[in-house]
Amino acid sequence: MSDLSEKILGELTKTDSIDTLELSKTFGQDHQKIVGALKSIEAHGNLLVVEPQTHKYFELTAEGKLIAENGSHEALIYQAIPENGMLQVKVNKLPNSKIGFSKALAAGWIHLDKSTGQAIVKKKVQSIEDKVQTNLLLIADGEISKLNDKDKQEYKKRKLIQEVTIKSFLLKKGPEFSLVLPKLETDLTADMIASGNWKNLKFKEYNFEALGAPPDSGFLHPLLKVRAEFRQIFLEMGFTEMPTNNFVENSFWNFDALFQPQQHPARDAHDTFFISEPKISTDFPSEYLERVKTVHSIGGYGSIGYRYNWKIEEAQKNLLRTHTTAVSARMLYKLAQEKEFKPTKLFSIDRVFRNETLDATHLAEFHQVEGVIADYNLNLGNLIGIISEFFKKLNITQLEFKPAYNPYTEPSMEIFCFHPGLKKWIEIGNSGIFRPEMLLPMGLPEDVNVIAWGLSLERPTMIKYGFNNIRDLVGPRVDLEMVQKNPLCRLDK
Ligand code: FB9
Repeated sequence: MSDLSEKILGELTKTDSIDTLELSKTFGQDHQKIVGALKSIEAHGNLLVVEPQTHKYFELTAEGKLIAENGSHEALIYQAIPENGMLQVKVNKLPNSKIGFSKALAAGWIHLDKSTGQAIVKKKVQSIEDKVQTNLLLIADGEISKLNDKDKQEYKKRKLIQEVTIKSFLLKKGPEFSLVLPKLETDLTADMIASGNWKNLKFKEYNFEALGAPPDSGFLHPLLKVRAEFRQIFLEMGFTEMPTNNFVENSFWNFDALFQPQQHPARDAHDTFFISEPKISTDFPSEYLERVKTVHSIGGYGSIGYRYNWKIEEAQKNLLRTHTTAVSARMLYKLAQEKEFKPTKLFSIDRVFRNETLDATHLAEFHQVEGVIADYNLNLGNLIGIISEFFKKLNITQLEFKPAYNPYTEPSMEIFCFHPGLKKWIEIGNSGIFRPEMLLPMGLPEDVNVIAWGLSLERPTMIKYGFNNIRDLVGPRVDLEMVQKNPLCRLDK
């Protein structure tokens, strides 16, 4: 039992009743602490009879405290007047003159001398007694009973004192009074019921407000929560997830199959992580590879190609995939091998790797989110439409599309939205229609078009969860408590 509860019970052996305010003074404890100990005693049974009390008393306002400390406005004006007086215009500039001058005049402490033609304020008495200050000090000491009602009314009117109501409790011995708090049982056991002993025991009140013990469980990282939300959006839009469980890719599928020329800057070691072991891949569909080589080097399908000496050694180089579009290429080639073309909607959300300059929002890897649709006679309007539908599910509706360039799509568009939270236009992705030089060598029918768009997982997650630095979201510096405490992810809110 807390010793404060014991001390309260002990006080009731010395007197029949006591108020909690008195106990607060006796024990030098805050009144709220006394009330808390009282609630604890009441939880143990009827040891006390508790009667709520209301006390009204006066306390000094902030201005009242200033006067109690420094003297009343009128007293300060009186003390500021020198023996030979002070011009009234000067008195009016004194800090307390607004109230003090008229009250000092009314109290007969000062008077106005206009005999010289100028209004001069002079003392009328040799000394004064600052009754207001004296009375306010009495109130501060709880001796307001020494004041008359007229003064009290005046100080209330001048807002020097205010009435305060405080609730307290008058305590008396109850029917189950004891100096010791009975032990409260917290569990009702089978033995207690079988023996009937429960009838003689006191049980702790059940606290229905208590929060449940936090479950010992794992916690999902914000990125994975956002990934789940994006995955749900794709699934409800009828997309099928692509198998992206290969971080290591080869240059053929990552670049050549996408009609990205071998001399493209993105293909050098400054932008791409090449793998030293195993350094190369050699297993490619040979006929398809030949068609890719041709379309790069001399063109075909209506294209003049890039007209360079395409080298298989370049295509064989293994790397960490720079985009999940490499997987899209593999899936579209596979689709083209089917006996009959079927319209298909595919998506992927997985890690990609780029040898980029690191900064507060960019690491050498990120998660790419990609949607791909293959169907007959698709056009830019379809692409804009599906992108709009996708972002509408993220509650993003104010979209703008800006012409852009990708080696493997033509036309291409950057996607922008006006973000209401950030109050500015932000880039939210990229998109385009895959080029015929990419699709036709795969063997897809000529009237099949493939539209696609992509974005990252990190940018929306950082915005959603309010991160400014990517290293607070991913990497060794992440605060694991953030993972445990961050809220549910609702992208549509
Ligand atoms: O995610 C990006 N921005 C974004 C996305 C969503 C979002 O949601 C908020 C709640 C409102 C906020 C921001 N971006 C793409 C745009 C920029 O962040 C950009 O600076 C970074 N980009 C990454 C690549 O940068 C090297 C984001 C990543 C990206 C860019 C392009 C694609 C995928 C990811 C693509 C593609 C593509 C194009 C055509 C065909 C197939 C795929």
